[in-house]
Amino acid sequence: MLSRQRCGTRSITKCLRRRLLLILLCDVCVSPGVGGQAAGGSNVPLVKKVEPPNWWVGLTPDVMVLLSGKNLQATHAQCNLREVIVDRTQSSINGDYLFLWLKFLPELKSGTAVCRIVTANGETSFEFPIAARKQILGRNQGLSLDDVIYLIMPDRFANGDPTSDEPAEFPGSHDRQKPRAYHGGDLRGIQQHLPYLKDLGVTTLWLTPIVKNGAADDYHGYGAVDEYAVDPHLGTLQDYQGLVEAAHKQHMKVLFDIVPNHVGPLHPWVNDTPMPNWFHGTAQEHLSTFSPFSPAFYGETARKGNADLFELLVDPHTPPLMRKNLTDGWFFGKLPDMNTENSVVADYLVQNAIWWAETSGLDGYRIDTFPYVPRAFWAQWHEQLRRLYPRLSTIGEVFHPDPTVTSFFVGGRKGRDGVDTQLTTVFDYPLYFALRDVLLNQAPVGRVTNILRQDSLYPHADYLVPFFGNHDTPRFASAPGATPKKIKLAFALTLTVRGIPAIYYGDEIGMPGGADPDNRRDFPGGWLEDQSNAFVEKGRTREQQEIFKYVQSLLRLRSDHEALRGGKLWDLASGDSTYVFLRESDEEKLLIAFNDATTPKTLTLSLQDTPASEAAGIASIFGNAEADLVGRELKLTLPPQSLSIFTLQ
Ligand SMILES: [Ca+2]
Ligand SMILES: [Ca+2]
Repeated sequence: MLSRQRCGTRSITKCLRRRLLLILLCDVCVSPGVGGQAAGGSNVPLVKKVEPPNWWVGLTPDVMVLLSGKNLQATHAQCNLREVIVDRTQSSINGDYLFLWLKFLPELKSGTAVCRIVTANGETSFEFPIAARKQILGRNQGLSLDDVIYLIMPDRFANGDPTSDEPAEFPGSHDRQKPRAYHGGDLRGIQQHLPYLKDLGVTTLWLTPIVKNGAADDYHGYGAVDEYAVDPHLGTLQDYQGLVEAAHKQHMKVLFDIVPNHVGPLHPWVNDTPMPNWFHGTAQEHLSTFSPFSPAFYGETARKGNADLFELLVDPHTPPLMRKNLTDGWFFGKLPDMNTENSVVADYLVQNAIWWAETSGLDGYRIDTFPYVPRAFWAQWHEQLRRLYPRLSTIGEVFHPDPTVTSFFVGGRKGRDGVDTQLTTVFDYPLYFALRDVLLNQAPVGRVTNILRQDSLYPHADYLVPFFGNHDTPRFASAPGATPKKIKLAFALTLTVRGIPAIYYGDEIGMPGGADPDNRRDFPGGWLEDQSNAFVEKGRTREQQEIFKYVQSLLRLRSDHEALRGGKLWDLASGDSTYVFLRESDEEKLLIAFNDATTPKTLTLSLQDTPASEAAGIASIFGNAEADLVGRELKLTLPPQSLSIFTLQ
């Protein structure tokens, strides 16, 4: 897609004259998808939807437009702007879809092209606005090691516009008493609470998908029925553009949650595809992402369930047969799986990502179900996006506890298949599993160190995204064994190890909740009628305030100390209940001491042959541990269940 067709070495005038002649003679001669139909009112062409709905001057040399409607078997197509050439078209056999490949001449200026579609039974037209690109600084920034991500499920955060709680086309979809109904949170609600997020100390918002969904229980956003519209429960496209712009003004960034792997079960394509092979399989016949392979395949007979499809995909010895369920299966057997090997599908998905980046100024993508899409597609998708937005960051969801699996998908080097996905980074699921095991299941703290040991598998482990909970995991606060102290410890480790940490909305006040959808409760105070308002200090309980203050202090410390953000991590000691590590930058060395035990711990460490060997003094900057440095011997006394930070002089 988007290949540049130039006028070559001939003069532009000659070239254009020739093209104009061609346009006048033929414009574009297309063959209809089926033979002619009988003339009559019911067969006249009709355009209901245009994707993308608009484009920009100078962004790409061409664009593929997908029209949805009726009787679109075009015999002729032409746009009124001389600089917009209909290069070719292709209709679906039933005429419900028409693809138009438009080329833009270099002298194209902004304006609205009106494109005429002629069929054997009549004609119709559609408008295609082509605008100048916005030149506002701070758009499409990408992430840096200074960032801290905050994940919001927009329906559950704050209700800024009660008039959109139940859009007319979705009657009965709104009910705050039902955990799977829409609750009324929206984009304006998020924008209204940017000061809260700024005060907490996060820098980047990741919103779960905002595209239009179809079912009454699609409040989570992962059931797309329109890849180019904001869900009306959440607001309008202008609301989203306004939110990104407001965030940028506050020096915050926004990540868009994108799902190229599949669409929702109610998407109109499911029963009427724009072309054959649009999906992997059909609604009637398709693979599923359930593994058909025995756990004995990897000798894991005690394992619940079958052999892991991620592991089979990463395995250099498995044939395509053993990988197809993952890449081609319908997610959970029900989400229609996009056939990205079809170049038209791939182009559609690339253009969609370009459109959202250009239309909103977003700073990066969180990519859903990353391993479920063939890697060659990711290489192509990134290649085309980065050509336009070189700084854009992408974070892939690879929900797996093993770093040999998660690291396989990260870009920056070619895999065994010769493919570089170009993915910026992944969420650190292995660390998530280790943190929960250590803090909630009495696993030794060395489990964390053991995950960090495998950082060498990643081209840029510094960019990993540590977290201890998200919208797909039960709330930490409600897990067996969790206490406010443990929540603080989870934050403490997440915010001091390497990486760009991510916080799940509400964890900063210790929000409770079990498995989905209970882990997606409304943020208290986001609705006018709420009894309490945890967005302000006086509305928080003592316990909520204690956790909030703790997280805020750590984030301020992180903001003040470069070593906590991008410093190299050195292990000094690790064991059953303690972990002592350094974060070293050019300017400073910080020592972080963690104790998970319910009793105080005393440790004596030698700093000989460590980056701290020259330290002459040590001073506490966070927590209540005590340190005594004599020569190169450091004695630490760590209070029970605590994390402390020292600066070394
Ligand atoms: Ca609302
Ligand atoms: Ca797939």
